Amino acid sequence: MTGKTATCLGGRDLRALFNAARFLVGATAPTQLPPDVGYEVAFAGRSNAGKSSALNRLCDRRGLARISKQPGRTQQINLFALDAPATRRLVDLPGYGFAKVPHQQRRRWEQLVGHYLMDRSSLRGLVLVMDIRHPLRERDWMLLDWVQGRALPVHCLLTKADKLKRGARQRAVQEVREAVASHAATTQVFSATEGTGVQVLREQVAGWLDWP
Ligand SMILES: Nc1nc2c(ncn2[C@@H]2O[C@H](COP(=O)(O)OP(=O)(O)OP(=O)(O)O)[C@@H](O)[C@H]2O)c(=O)[nH]1
Ligand SMILES: [Mg+2]
Repeated sequence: MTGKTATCLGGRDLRALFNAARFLVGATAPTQLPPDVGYEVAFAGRSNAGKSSALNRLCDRRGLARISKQPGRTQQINLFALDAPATRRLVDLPGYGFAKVPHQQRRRWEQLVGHYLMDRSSLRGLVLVMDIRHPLRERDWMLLDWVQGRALPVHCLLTKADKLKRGARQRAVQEVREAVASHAATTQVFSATEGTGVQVLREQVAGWLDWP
C-alpha cells in the first residue's frame, strides 16, 4: 500500500478526521447515553490493557481519554464525538478483570457494559484491546461470545507491542489470529507509545464509521 492510500479516505486525511474528537459524555447508566442513532465504535478490554491509550493514539490527542496507572479506575462509558452533531462516536468502555474490584462493582460493570454491547444499535464494531503478552484471557472470550450472538464485527488490538521483540510479536499475532478465526475477528499489532499500527487501526475504525 502506498503512503497516499494509507492516509486517505475519499481524498481526506484520516488522522485529521480522528484528531477532531471531543469529549461528549461520561455515562454511568444506560439512560445517560446519547440517542442511539448514527455510528459508534467501542474499545473494550481488561483494565490496564491500554484502551484509553489506544484511543488517544488513534486520534493523536494525548489528553483525550484519561490514562491511569491504577487499573480499574474508569467506571463509566466515555463517549467522544468525531463530528457535529455527534453522528460518529468513539466509546471508551470501563475495563474488566481487575481482581481487586469488589463483587458489587463487577456486577455493575456487567449490567452497564453488557447492556451497552447487547442493545446499542449504533454500535458498528468493537475493538478488543489486549496486552500482546497476555491475550485472550477468560473474560476476553466471554466478550467475544457475547458479541458473536449479535454478529458484531470485532478487531483484536494486540497492544504494548513495544514490550516484545519482533519474532515474539509475530508469533503472538499468529496465535491470536488462529484462535479467533471461529469468531470471524480480525487482529493487528499495536503500540500506543511507539505508534505502531495506528494507520491500520484508523482504516479499520473509519470503515465501521462509514465516513462518506
Ligand atoms: N509500554 C506501553 N505501555 C502502554 C501502552 N498502552 C498503554 N500503556 C500503559 O498501560 C497503562 C494502562 O493504560 P490505559 O490506557 O489507561 O489502560 P486502560 O485499558 O484504559 O485501563 P482502564 O481504564 O483502567 O480499564 C498506562 O500506564 C499506560 O501508560 C503501550 O502501547 N505500550
Ligand atoms: Mg481507560
